[in-house]
Amino acid sequence: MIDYMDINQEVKEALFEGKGVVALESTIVAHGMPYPENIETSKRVEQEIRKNQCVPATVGVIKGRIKVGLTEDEILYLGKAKDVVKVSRRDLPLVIANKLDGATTVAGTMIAANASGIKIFVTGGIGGVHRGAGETFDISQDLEELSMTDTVVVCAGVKSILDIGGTLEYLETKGVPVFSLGTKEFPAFYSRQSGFFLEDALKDEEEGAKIILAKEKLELKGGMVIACPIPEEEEIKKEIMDSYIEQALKECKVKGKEVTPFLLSRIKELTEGKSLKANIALVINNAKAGGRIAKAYEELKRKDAR
Ligand code: PSU
Ligand code: MN
Repeated sequence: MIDYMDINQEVKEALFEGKGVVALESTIVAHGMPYPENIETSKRVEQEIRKNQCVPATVGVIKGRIKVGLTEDEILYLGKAKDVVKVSRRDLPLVIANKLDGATTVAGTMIAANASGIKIFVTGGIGGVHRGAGETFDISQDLEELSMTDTVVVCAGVKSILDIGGTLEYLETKGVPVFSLGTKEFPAFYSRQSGFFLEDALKDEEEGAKIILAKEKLELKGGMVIACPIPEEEEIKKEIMDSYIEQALKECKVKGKEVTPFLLSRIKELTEGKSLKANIALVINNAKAGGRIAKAYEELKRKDAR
């Protein structure tokens, strides 16, 4: 994979020096948020990572090259271009062979992060088991990727456009550790509450870092999910969100990888932009936590090596 990848100089140096590096995805830029909010959010997220003395590495594909650490211009390009492929595991061979532009999903970003030696990855929400998956078999590639690729995904949980209980069951079956920060309740992206509880809460970011290092030393394959509830003042309550989500799901006529972008943009219209505002706030909050985790993880590794 390394032959098809360009890791930017700053990221390379940070990895070499054992400075924290945090991967970021580009599907959220190209398909998850409208322009110009997508670009502004991506900048603010990168700044948030830097506040913890870590280096951000936004991942995407430009003309068939996997870029780890996109430049500002490259992010702008992916955020404005119309024919950007949404790239999960199965899309990588095609975009590389045909030298296309691609925005990487959680799954796609995990693959590139892992290949370049980045452990921690911050995003908004992960894909999951869709409602009605028993009939449609629509389960995000993100979950399978979490079972096999060693990247820690910091997110705000799973949107209730998905089957949250089903998603947690799936992750359990695949042996993926799942935690939420400061609470046992797994958050539902726009809302802090989901009604689904985990066995343990993470006390703080340092505990997260300790568990990540323990998993690594145990040589257990696969990723980890650390969910951060959206800040209280930014959340949209579950009761309010549920009705909008029901309506968007009813109107959804597309299939496959178009489902998630459709639902996100329809919910934005139905909530008159409130969902987008919440989405921006939660990604920035995740970046804050992710930066702290990455920093703590590097410190622990240094101590451990002594
Ligand atoms: N959730 C969001 N915004 C997003 C996505 C999820 O709130 O942009 C994107 C992520 O890149 C995720 C992908 O990996 O959607 C999942 O798509 P699918 O459900 O088609 O697997
Ligand atoms: Mn799907």
